[in-house]
Amino acid sequence: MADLKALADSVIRGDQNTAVETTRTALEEGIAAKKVLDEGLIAGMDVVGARFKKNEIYIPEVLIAARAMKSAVELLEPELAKEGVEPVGRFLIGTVQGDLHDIGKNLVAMMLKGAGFDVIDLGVDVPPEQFVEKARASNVKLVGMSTLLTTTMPSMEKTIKALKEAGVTAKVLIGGAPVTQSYADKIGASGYSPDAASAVDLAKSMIA
Ligand code: B1M
Repeated sequence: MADLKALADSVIRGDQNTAVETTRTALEEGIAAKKVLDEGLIAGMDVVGARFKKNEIYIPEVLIAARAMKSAVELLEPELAKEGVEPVGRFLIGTVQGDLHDIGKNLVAMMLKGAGFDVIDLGVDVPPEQFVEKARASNVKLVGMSTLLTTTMPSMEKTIKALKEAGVTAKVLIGGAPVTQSYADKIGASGYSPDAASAVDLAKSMIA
């Protein structure tokens, strides 16, 4: 029987094999992928973040935990994407310049795919020019930006400015731990979401 608390602990320990095996067992037992994600993987990563903040653990431990989480998240992808049917729109997404965090961005991309969006993922450390170039070339209606660092939040503002200057009319959705609705309003983003599920709802409402 899959134990989601044990799954969280495996992420905290950075035990990739146990994280993957427990996730597999949970799915085989019919536990919803969203529950496995929230109560197992994200719960574990929250503890890692808190310990990192208090200097109880350091970057190597965080990297090992992130690797365990990523491998387990990959198993969830087909389940999270199951609802997907016809493409409902094209969504360009990336983590902004200077920022290498991609777990949250990947989750947003995955859930958008699940909701039927055709997702173009630019990866991490994406400069404003690359957002502009790709948004123009693929004629997207929605652009999403993620950041986890306070120091890279200004990259979001720069990118929005660059998109506007280039005449790109796509709506821009932003998110990531330090981002807020008031920051989104301040920099002229079209919308903000605190998590992947609400990002999907917002994206759908923006193209409705
Ligand atoms: Co970094 N890191 N990290 N880190 N790291 C944080 C973000 C930090 C809060 C840790 C801490 O101090 N407690 C801190 C930032 C402090 C700050 O800016 N205020 C921090 C720091 C300081 C750093 C470095 C600077 C450390 C250093 O080198 N001294 C460095 C920066 C490197 C860089 O980017 N240039 C660094 C490096 C790393 C690792 C590489 C080791 C690793 C990243 C691995 C990877 O992503 N492949 C890492 C990790 C794993 C973390 C923590 C522990 C976990 C992040 C995570 O994946 N969370 C993190 C602490 C924390 O967040 N608790 C931390 C799980 C993920 C599912 O959540 O990404 O928030 P999240 O995504 C959510 C929502 O935010 C939202 O939906 C997602 C799912 O619901 N969301 C969106 C995200 N993007 C969205 C976009 C949307 C909508 C919603 O629309 C488009």
